[in-house]
Amino acid sequence: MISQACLRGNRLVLHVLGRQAARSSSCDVPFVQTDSRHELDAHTLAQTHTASLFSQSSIGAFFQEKPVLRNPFTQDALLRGYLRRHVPLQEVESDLSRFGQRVVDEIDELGRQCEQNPPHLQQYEAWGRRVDRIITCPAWTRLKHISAQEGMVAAGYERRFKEWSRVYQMSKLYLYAPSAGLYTCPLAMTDGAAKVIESLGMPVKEMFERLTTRDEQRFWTSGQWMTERKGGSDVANGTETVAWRQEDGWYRLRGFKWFTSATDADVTLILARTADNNGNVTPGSVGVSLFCAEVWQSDGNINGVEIQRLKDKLGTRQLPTAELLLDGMQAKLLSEEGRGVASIANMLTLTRIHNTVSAVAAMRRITQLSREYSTKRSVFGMLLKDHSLHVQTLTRLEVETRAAFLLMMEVCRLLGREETGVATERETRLLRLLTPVAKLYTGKQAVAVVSEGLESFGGQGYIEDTGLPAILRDAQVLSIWEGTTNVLSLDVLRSISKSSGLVLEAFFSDVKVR
Ligand code: UCC
Repeated sequence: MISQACLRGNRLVLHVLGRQAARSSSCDVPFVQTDSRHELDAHTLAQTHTASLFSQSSIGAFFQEKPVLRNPFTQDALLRGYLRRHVPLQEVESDLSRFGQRVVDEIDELGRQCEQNPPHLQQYEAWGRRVDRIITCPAWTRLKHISAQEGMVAAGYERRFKEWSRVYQMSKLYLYAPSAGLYTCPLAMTDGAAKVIESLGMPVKEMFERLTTRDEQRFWTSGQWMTERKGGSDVANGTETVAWRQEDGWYRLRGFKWFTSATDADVTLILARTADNNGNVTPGSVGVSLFCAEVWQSDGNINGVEIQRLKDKLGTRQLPTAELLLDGMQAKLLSEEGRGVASIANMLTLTRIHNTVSAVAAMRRITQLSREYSTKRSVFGMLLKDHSLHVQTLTRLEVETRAAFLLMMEVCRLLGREETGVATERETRLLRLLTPVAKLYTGKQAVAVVSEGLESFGGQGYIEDTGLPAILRDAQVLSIWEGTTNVLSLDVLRSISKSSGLVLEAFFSDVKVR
């Protein structure tokens, strides 16, 4: 029997064991000796003995070529066309082209490593002391550094490209998101925290500077601790955490946060109710205030928090999400007292836009891979790309992706204009209306498009180590976090009623103008 085969030059070297096995083969190569080595001409063997070798080697010679990730910027005609039309700057084009290649050469593998090495919680050290450490893999730390270097948050605040700065930043995030192992989640919250601080007039300047720096050693990420056991939607009534004012002006927070994402963040924004001198709190939205805190102390210990456990989630497994007992966490009041919900709304606007970007990016990634695969997978005698039914399916996915892309870019364009003071009143109203619309629509569409995209790979779309199933798992969260579809529908109604219908007027006049 053939125990080992290898190519040496153009000679195939077989290690042969056992006369009987050799005889059972229809091969007429002279297998004369037990345990002997024979050198055959590889070409001759392939010509005359393929069938017989197949019967012995059991796996055959066909291997499907895999879909290859190519530079997501140079491959994306729609993105390039959009930028050429609106931001025709060589600097933008060459930065995104370089970054797209970095995604292929370095970032995609780091994201894969984060998926394969999910974070875990170390609650106690060997001698029984409680330590509460979240252990993440080196790739996660590397992604943090890359995020700083590439200005993933900074670009939105440097405003180098004036009102187009957000379009530039979000274009980069759009290339980054499907490969970045969910590092986009802490980036979304970091961007949201920076936005809140800026909109409150910079009460914590150093924190803002660290959230928006490109220096990887100084860069901080932020969490967003809102959700408690009573709910992540009805935050105003669900918030039970109490903030006790200390003599030095700082607060001590006590309560239970049920769902905190990217809990390894350096700092966090937190909702809590301030207690009066008798320990009483005010119920409802008017009793909730916004705080910020450093999560880790300079000695590496956590700041008055016990990590109860990490969540076991359907997807986003790269990301540490925790239940936290706040047990005297030292924090600073950030908003006016009682303005917590309204103040954190700026963070929600930003994280919802990031959510939209991640959703459209997931659609783009799967359509890109599906299209690529269709050029190398042959069935019923033709490549998939030549089957009209398959092309029809891919076309539907492409159309959905393109429409979502244009909606996303419009929201990013409006955000950039608003932040640089050049937006008209109509544009400001449009931004308010379109932010929840874009988030709810693209969150839902991402699941549908990615699911259909997986199907285009047949059974391979369901196999873990192709990396494809993770895209679907991670897409499923996009319609859930940062407001479910129904909560966002209510937010659309809120924007209509608070503006006495002016957001709708803005929408209709915008549609007419186009
Ligand atoms: O934390 C979570 C997971 C973290 C993962 C982060 C990943 C980021 C994405 C990454 C991409 C890769 S999940 C947590 C999910 N929870 C939410 O998103 C909250 C959902 N709930 C809502 O959105 C609600 O609508 C609330 C909590 C924002 C508000 O509900 P209320 O209490 O009924 O609201 P009110 O009373 O109507 O509004 C209170 C104030 C009002 O302002 P004033 O007091 O001036 O009248 C509202 O106008 O807040 C204002 N407000 C807003 N302002 C409410 N919503 C908005 C808004 N969207 N924009 C501006």
